[in-house]
Amino acid sequence: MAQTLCYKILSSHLAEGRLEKGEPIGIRIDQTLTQDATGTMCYLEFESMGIDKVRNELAVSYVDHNTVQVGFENFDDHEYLRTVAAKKGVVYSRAGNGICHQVQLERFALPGKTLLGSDSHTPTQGGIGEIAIGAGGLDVALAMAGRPFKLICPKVVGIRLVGRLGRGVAAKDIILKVLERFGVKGNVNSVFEYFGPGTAGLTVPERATICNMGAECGVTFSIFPSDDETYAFLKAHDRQDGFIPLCADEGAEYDEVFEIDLCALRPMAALPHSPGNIAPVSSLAGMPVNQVLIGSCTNSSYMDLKKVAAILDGHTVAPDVSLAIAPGSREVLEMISRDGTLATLVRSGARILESACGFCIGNHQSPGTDGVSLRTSNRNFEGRSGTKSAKLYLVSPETAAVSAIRGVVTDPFENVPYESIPLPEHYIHDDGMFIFPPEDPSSVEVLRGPNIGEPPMNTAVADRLCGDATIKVGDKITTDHIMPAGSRLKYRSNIPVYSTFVFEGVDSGFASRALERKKSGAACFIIAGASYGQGSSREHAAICPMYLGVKAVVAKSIERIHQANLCNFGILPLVFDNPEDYDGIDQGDVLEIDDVHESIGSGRFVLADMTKGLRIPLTLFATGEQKRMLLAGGRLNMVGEV
Ligand code: MIC
Ligand code: SF4
Repeated sequence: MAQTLCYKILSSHLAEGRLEKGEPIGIRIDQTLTQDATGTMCYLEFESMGIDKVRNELAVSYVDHNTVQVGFENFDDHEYLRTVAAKKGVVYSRAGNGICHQVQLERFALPGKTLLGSDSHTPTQGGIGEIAIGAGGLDVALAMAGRPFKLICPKVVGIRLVGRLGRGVAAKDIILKVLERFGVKGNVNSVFEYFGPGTAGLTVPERATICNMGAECGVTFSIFPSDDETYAFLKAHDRQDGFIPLCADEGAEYDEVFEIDLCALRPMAALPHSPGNIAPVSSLAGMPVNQVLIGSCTNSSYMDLKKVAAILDGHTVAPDVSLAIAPGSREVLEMISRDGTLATLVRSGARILESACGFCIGNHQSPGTDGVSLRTSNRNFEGRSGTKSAKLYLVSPETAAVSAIRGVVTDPFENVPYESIPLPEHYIHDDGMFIFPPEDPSSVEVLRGPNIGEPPMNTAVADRLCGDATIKVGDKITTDHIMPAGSRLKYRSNIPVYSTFVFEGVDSGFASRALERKKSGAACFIIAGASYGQGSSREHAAICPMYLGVKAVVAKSIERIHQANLCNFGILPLVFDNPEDYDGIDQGDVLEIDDVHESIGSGRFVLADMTKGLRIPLTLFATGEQKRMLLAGGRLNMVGEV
C-alpha cells in the first residue's frame, strides 16, 4: 500500500505496536537532544536509572536557554551539564554555540532518522526530513536509556504547497497560514506532512521555520520530503554522506489535505496573546511599534539575517524603535561577521544579542509598559516577554525589518530590495564549541552546585482522593502560565524554590494554598478548560505541581506533551465527559474521587463535588504503561522498569 513519508519512517523505527492510526506505538529513537533549562532534571533522572552510558546513536546537550547568569545558579547548572555529559557519553554544546534547534540542523540532523528532544520545538528538524518530536525530560532520559518512545500512531494531515512565494513573503507566513487554519488546539495526535510542487522552492532553513511552529498547533511533528534542496543544504555543511532521498509514495493517502497557493499568500502576523490569533500584516499597517526583535529558533538562520540586512542596508532604525537581533548560532554569527552582513546590521542601529534563546523566553529585552513588540519568534503568550501589559506580534524577519525602519507596522509584500536570496554554496563550520565525550569517563567527576537537588519523588496514589478545587482556570492555559520561565528560570534545578512560582501570574496565592492542603493531607485538584498545558515541553509544569500536592488535573482537554508529563509524575490527567460540567465547579469546592485504583484500570472516573452535590463523569485517556505509572505515583517509582 502506498505510504505517507511519515508512516515510512515510523515503520522503519517501529519497536512496539501496530502502525494504525490511534493505536499506541513505540518507536526506536536514533538521536536525542536536551537544552539546559530542561536538561538538568533530565540528566538527574537519567543518573537515577543507574545506566553507565547513553544507548542511542547520538545524544547532544545544549546550553542556550539559561545564559543570563545573574547569580551562581546558571553557571553551576552548566558545570553539572558539562561533566555529566562527559560521564554519560553525551556531546556537550557550550553556551555561545547557539540555539539547540539551529545548531542541530546545521550539524547533526539527518533525513530518515528519529530525534527526541526535551524541548517542544524539536520538530524543527522535520525541515530536513527527520521525525523529530518534543517530549518531557523523563521521556528523553528513557530514550537515552535505549527505551522506545511511546506515542499514539498519528493522523497524517497533508499540507500541499503549490506555486512560489511572492516578493517579501516568507516561510513564516506559510506556517502562520497553517496556524490560521488549524489553530492552537484540537490537533493532538496529528502530524503535518508537507508535499506538492511548492515544497521544491523552499530551502531547508525555510522548511525548518515551518516545522518549528507546527509545535504551536500541538501536532506531534511536521515533516518535509528529503530532496535536492536537502542535499544542497547537507553538502553546504559537508554532510552529504548522510543524505537519502525520501518522499511519500505515489498515491499515498492523507487523512486530510490542506492546500496553500504560495503565489496568493501575503505576509501574516499572530496577534496578542496567541500564535493562533492570525491576521494579514496589511490589516495592522500603520500601527506604531516600540520594539522589534529578530532571532529565536524560528527565524535566526544565516538566510534570515541576510534578508534582514538587505532591507536595513542604508537605513537607520526609526527613532522610537529598539531593534535587537540574536543570530541563531555561532556559525550564523561567524558567517555574517566574515561577509560584512554584521556591519550592515550594526550600522542600521541594531543591538546584537548573544546566540541564545534570550528574549524569546523572557530572559531580557522585556518591552515597556503596554509596549508593542514585533518578534520573529514563535510564542506571544501574555507575560512571556516579562511585561504583562505588552502586546507581542509574531511576524517574518521581512515584516520585522521593514517595520523597524518605518517605526510602524509595514507590509513587506513587493516592498523588499531583492527578488530572492540563494542558499550559500558552503557554510563555515567549526565544531570547536562542542565537547565530545571521552572514551574512558572513569576519571570524570560530576559537579553539582548547591542549587541542584534530586528529582522529587511522588507517593503511590491513594484509593480515595479528598480535597478541593484549589484553582480553577480557563481555556488555553499554557505551561508558561503554570510554570513561568524568564527571571524564574534559574531555579529549574531547585524544585522546592521553583515550586513557589507555580501559577504565579495567574493566582499568586496558589502555591502557598496548595502546600497548606498538602500538609493537612488533602489532595489538590486543578480544574481547567480546553487545551490545558499547551506550549512548552517543560516537565516542571508537572513536577512542581506534584511537589505542591496536586493529585489530579480535571480539564476539558489536555495537550499531548503535558498529558505525558503528568502521567510521568503521577498526576491524574482527567477529562470531562461533558465539557459543560466544568461550569458547575467553583474554585474552593470540596471534591472527592473514590475507587481511584479501579478507575485507573477502567479509565472511568466519577468526581463528586460535595459542595454542589454533583457527580461528574470523567475519562482517563492513558496507555497501559501510563496507567501503571499513575498507580505507582510516577515513572521514577517503577523500579526495575527504567
Ligand atoms: C519554550 O520555548 O517555551 C521553551 C522554553 O523552549 C520550552 C522548554 C522549557 O521550558 O525549558 C519548550 O518549548 O519546550
Ligand atoms: Fe529557545 Fe524560544 Fe526556541 Fe524555546 S522557542 S527553544 S525559548 S528560542
